[in-house]
Amino acid sequence: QFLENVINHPAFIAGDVTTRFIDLTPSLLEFTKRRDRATKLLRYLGELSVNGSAEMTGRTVPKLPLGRPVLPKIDTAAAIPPGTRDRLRELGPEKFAQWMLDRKQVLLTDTTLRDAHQSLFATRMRTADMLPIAPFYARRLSQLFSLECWGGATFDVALRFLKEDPWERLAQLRERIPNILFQMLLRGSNAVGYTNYADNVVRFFVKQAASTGVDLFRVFDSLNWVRNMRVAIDAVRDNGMLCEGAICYTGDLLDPSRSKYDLKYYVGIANELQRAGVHILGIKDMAGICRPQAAATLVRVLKEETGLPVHFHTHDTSGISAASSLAAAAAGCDAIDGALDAMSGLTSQPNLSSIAAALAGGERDPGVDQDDLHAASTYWEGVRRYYAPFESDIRAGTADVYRHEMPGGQYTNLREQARSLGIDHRWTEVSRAYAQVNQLFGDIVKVTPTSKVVGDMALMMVANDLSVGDVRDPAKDIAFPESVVSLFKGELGFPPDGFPAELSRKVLRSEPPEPYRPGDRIPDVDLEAARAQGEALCRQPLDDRQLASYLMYPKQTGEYHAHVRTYSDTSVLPTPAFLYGPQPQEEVAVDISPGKTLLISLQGQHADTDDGMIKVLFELNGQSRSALVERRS
Ligand code: 3PY
Ligand code: ZN
Repeated sequence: QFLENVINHPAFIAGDVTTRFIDLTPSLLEFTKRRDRATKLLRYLGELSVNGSAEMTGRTVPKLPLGRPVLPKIDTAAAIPPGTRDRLRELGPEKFAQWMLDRKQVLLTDTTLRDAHQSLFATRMRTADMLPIAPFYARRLSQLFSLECWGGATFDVALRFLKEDPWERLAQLRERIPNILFQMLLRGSNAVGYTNYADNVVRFFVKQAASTGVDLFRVFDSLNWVRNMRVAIDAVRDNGMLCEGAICYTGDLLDPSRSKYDLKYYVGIANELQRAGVHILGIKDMAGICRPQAAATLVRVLKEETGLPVHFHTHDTSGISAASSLAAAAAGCDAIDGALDAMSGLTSQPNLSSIAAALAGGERDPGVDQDDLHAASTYWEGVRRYYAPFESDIRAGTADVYRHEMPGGQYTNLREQARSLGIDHRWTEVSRAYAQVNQLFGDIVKVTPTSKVVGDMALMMVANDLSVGDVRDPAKDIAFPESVVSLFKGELGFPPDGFPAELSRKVLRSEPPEPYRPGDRIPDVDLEAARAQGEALCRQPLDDRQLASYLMYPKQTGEYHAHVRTYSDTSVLPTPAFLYGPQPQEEVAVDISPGKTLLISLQGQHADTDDGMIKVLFELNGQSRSALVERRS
């Protein structure tokens, strides 16, 4: 390979070399690395062109080729104006919270980079689609309060499906947007996973997230159990970052018959969060069921009771949730979440641009340039088309959400699970079962991971034609999903009134446990021993971030590294090529490093009869190349 580089080098061909040619031409080695990388990328594209992507099985591929998203023009040489991140650095978290309270204008968070795509197309948005618009955000949307761009399901999906490193996404966005607060969703002791991690793993994770670029951590617990949030809250504070303690909105504040989740309940949690040291209170309406009047009451009372700034988050599954956001703003809410037009609505957030427009000219005018919001949204419109096969088939808002209370971020995932079980056509039954399971479990908070447990149980009931009566019947043997057993064992913590005793006995086949904090029973992980194990699995040294991935998702991290060994870093591929493979007549431009672009076009394929392999022919930067691929089916 190296020799080939030497003899193909223009200087060598021209005979313009001395005996020190190799020493003086380090690009020869670089050349080898690049060639190796190109070979691996061609292997990936060849694989897709012969076998398609396993991810796309059973999905409808959009009409190809897809047009490129329209990027708004900006002068990237122009200085980046200061934003909220600069203010946080100047003031520190406590004074920053006071600054939020002192402002008349409402602050806006854009969730497009995290919750919006998690809720609309199963978290599939790739880093390659985020980076091009990042300089625009830094220069033209610097008035935004924060960008929710990390955490939640993005970590898992990046490794598992997109085969990209979530830390790289964060670092690369940070490099391009140094001025606006980056916000992540942290599931308390469950971090960015579905299970309770050892306390030192949570601390280690928060430390890496803070040093890689997260400024504002929205921390919640899936049962609103503040005791189980303390480790995460302390870790955020210890790293000098902004901590938002989020209260998951459940039930109906205005319904006296559902008194479990009344104002006293919410004020109690807010007080506990304040004692735990959070700088901001979040109202996390993950299902989008916080009615306008409830939102206004909560905002007003929580602010009065705690004196902390309040940040409101909702989903538009009902189709009318912007009414709640506006009601929250009118009641004095300090910051509000939304997604840019093209990424808003349905199970995503309400439309941030419309909220900004609705408030414009009034006392609480957020002061964000509406043309710039529109320009960014136009870009997202194009990006969203790439992911059409991952969208759920919902066209309109539905009041049904007030009945099933399914989180927006879960909706598309649960539909996916139903699809993979072959019961997508029974979705109405699944959503009804979801509401029934909630009641069976004692009307609990449903948000990741408890929402997943409720979803697992609902799917199991529908798939096995089980009724609520069957589940309750002590004489009927039920094979409860593992996640349900784990929930009743208390491995995700406990609701204030515990789980229903009778069902607990049936699920556990023993007496229910006394409440305990799961982290107290999980020994600290020996991080260096874990690193050694991870390095053996991943067949390479792991730095602290990679170790944090391994601690959260060992199997997926191993698979991710195996993918990179075989195909190199495929996150650089444009999304249509990554998902659908190269198309005839199409030139795929791949920026592998600054100023280095590979131009790849598919030339055809033919069967190599000797060993049954398929030879896929490409042109790479004008030269013929090929990849040998085994046909899988
Ligand atoms: C998550 O935990 O991923 C959520 O979005 C919860 O709402
Ligand atoms: Zn959400």
